[in-house]
Parts: sequence; structure tokens; C-alpha cells
Amino acid sequence: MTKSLLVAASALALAFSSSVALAHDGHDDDDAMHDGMTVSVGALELSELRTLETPPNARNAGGFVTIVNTGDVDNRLVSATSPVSERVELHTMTMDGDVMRMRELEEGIALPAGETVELKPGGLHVMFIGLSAPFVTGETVPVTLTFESGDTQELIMPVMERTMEMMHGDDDNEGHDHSSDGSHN
Ligand SMILES: [Cu+2]
Repeated sequence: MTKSLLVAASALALAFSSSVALAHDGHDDDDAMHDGMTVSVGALELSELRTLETPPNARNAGGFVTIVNTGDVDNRLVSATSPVSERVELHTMTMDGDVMRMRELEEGIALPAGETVELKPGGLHVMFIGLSAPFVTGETVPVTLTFESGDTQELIMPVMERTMEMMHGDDDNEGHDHSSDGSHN
């Protein structure tokens, strides 16, 4: 009697924990693909955090986030760091004739009061330079962002699968050699 009760109890526990795990996974996927979690850093609301999977030999990768400045004071993303790459820069991507070029923003990325700034493929982005390992879909990349306000926040960027649309705007690994000086000039 005691034994069968135990078995029943552990079966119940197993069923419970697996349903919790399933629910949790589904929630995470939803978050990463759609709403995303929102992280508040002072008056800033950060969402849509993500990066993209890289080819095995990739040296660089872009990181993306939407930042809403809900405050009355202008702010600025001034720097980023991560343990997954030699360094992290803040970049913009612009058209130079028919060629998309990336350029480091040494002054950082302005976050005007009341405005929304999107770091996204084809535009502003965080640039991981000198990857220690490829980014793999389903894994996560830690990144620490520092703002002019003095706030510093460690965040997690889920690694997303590349789509054709994303590849068009995020051609980081060909034609943009970040390892040599002057490539942006
Ligand atoms: Cu870049």
C-alpha cells in the first residue's frame, strides 16, 4: 500500500514537472519570437533583445534591441561589453551607393526622451567582434549595456535563426572586415 502510494505520488510529480516544463518552453518561444520580455533600466524599456545564428567561421555578429526612453531626459547608449567576443562596438549601417556599409558610432547611440530607437538588421546594431565561438540558434548571448545616465545592465540576447529577410540587412560577415583598421572609412 505504502509503495503504490509512493509510485502514484512520484508519477504525479513527474507529470506535474513535465507539464510545467512544457508550459515554460512555450512561453519562452513566444517571448523570443514576439513580445519578448521587457527589461527596465531607469526610464528605459528594453525589448526585442536578440542576435542571429552565425556561420561556423564567423568573426562578427550583430545584436539587436528596441529601446524606449519613457523619461523626460535624453539618454544615450554609450558602450557594450560581452564575454563572447573580443570587443563589442555600437554600429550603424548605411547605404553608400549600392553598398551597405557599417560604421562605428564612437559617440554611441542617442536615446532621445520620449522616443523609441530600434537596433535591428540593416540599421543600428550592437556588433560583437572577434567571436570566441559561433552563435547557435536556441542559445543565449550575454551583453552588458552602459548608458549615459550611468546605468549599466546585463542582458541576455537569445540567438535566433536567420531568415532571408534578416540576411538581407545583416550581411555582417562578407565585405565588412572589422578586424582591419580603416575598413569603415
Ligand atoms: Cu556592424
